[in-house]
Amino acid sequence: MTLSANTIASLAEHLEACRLGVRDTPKITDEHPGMDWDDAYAIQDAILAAQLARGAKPAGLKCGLTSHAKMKQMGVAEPAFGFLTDEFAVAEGAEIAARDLIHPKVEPEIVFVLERELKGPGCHIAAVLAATDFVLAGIEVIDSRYRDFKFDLKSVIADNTSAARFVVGGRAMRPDALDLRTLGVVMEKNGQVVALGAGAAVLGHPAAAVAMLANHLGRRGRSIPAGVPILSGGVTEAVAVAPGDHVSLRIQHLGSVALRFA
Ligand code: 0L1
Ligand code: MG
Repeated sequence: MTLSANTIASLAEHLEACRLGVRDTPKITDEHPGMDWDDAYAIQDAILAAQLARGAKPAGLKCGLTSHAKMKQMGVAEPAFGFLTDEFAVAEGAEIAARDLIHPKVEPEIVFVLERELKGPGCHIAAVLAATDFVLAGIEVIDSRYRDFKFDLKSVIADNTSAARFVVGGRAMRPDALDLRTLGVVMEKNGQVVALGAGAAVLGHPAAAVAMLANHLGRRGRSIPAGVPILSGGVTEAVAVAPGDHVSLRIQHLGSVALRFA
């Protein structure tokens, strides 16, 4: 760690104030270029603690920047991990108030729900599949607190990997009934196809992202809990949305899920 406890607390407060006040900010590494990975995750942890202190409930975990398309879009070379609380959860088909978000984008996700806790190190695709109860379709709404989505990996980790809203739905399927690499993914905005992909776009296999998350948490003495959604990462580039937009996602065998922006 390179930042003091006070600096971590004040950066967490700043990013959370930006989220709640719907305003953007320059990336925090501009002022703190020496910030390291532990600082970045400590800021993220402090944001989670603030949300829980306000009454939010943990509602899952997310892997971000797990596809080559996203890494290229954002100019970074490694995945990142974040948390979900019930403040971010949206019911299937529900309307999201765009005025509560800065510059939202949507991305299609394959969502895992585990039947037993998973802990790294040493976690791999087969261990994830063996621990998975079912997989689902999900749409993540990301909303970087950084101006024009311009950030580096440490800044975006501190900002809880741009997490803003998510919806899961469609048809829950056992993972052994599917080949998750070849699942076709089609996302439409206002009836037009805006993103197309397959599960393998996520690190070759979406379960590889979940294994990386388990290993990342294991290094911090934590684990992936059972029974909550784990977003394995956007299958395609994220697509910008505006008030009035309707977004629907179809994933082969997993059915459809949709959102509307008001
Ligand atoms: O879930 C994601 O892949 C988003 C990670 C953060 C980067 C971004 O804001 O696009
Ligand atoms: Mg995502």
